[in-house]
Amino acid sequence: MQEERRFEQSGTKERNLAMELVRVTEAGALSAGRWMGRGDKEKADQAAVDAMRQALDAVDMDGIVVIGEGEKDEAPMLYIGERVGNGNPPEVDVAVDPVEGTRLLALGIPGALAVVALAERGAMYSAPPGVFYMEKLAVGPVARQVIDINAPVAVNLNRIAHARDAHIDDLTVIILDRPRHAEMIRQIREAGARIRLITDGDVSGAIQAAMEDYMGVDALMGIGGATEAVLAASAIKCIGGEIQCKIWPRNEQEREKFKADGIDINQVFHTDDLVKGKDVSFAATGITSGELVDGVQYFGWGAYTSSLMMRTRSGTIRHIKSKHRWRKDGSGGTSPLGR
Ligand code: VTB
Repeated sequence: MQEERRFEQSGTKERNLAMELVRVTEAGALSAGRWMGRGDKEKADQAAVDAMRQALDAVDMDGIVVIGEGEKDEAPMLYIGERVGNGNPPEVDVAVDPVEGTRLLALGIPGALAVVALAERGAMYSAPPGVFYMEKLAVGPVARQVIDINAPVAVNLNRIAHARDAHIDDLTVIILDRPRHAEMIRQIREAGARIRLITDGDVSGAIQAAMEDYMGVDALMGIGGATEAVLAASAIKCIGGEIQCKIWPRNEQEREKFKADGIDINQVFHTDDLVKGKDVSFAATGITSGELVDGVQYFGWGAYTSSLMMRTRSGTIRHIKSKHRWRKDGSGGTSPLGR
């Protein structure tokens, strides 16, 4: 009975909208995947941007890009403030990261994703100009109530272990491999937890942490991109975990500037501050194969993509493997990409 009601509330239109999002990330991945290992981040990113931009316009929505490729002048497409979708309701905020992990893609390293998230209009946090980084702490549903980004690393690990009925040395923390994390990594090791260092891609890291048992990761810690924090929060809202973030100045000069601009670096952003509201959808397609999803596999006749799709309304997390055929009759032949 309750199940039925939940399904009624979740509305056919929104359900279809979430499905449409996968088409967008699949389009991005199919184009960008051609650039794997070619050493050209810009071209790879451009390929994904072009494909996703086009796919977004077919989506039944009136969207505004809140997180995109940057300011209008620097980015001809998917710039912040750009209208996307076919203009029909619902009015939504759109966050895109056509290639989360451009370096991963350019070098053919695992974990590059095409990502898009939707929320109600005005629901997504956009960091003030000049704010590029946030400190992050993300966990799954079981530990969501116990974490505190202001508490010492060992305290958080202790609480996470307790909540998960585990010992600290059972835990695995994902953290970006950066010099700025030397002290935090030391503290995690000292506390006794295991570490998975990643070169890029902390959106995927946060999702893995939120998925708890499923991915073998218990927490994401450390400083990463501010826009990636909002994308991670969108996914975590669907999965049910928690992410806490704080704006992180890179140096003294930035600290002073933030102060002068009235930016409070002590403010803690919770999942619901980063993405408000109850209607959030998230989709990601693998470009290079990674922990979350496989990368694009090309064949003469077409390609396979692997994606994740989720919505807050239903809480369902879908793993979607798609077979894309360049020719609709299923026969072989030259692909539209000229191969
Ligand atoms: C992270 C990660 C991204 O940038 O946000 C990171 O998720 C930010 O830190 O994939 P750095 O500037 O030190 O790289 C990426 O690695 C690339 O956008």
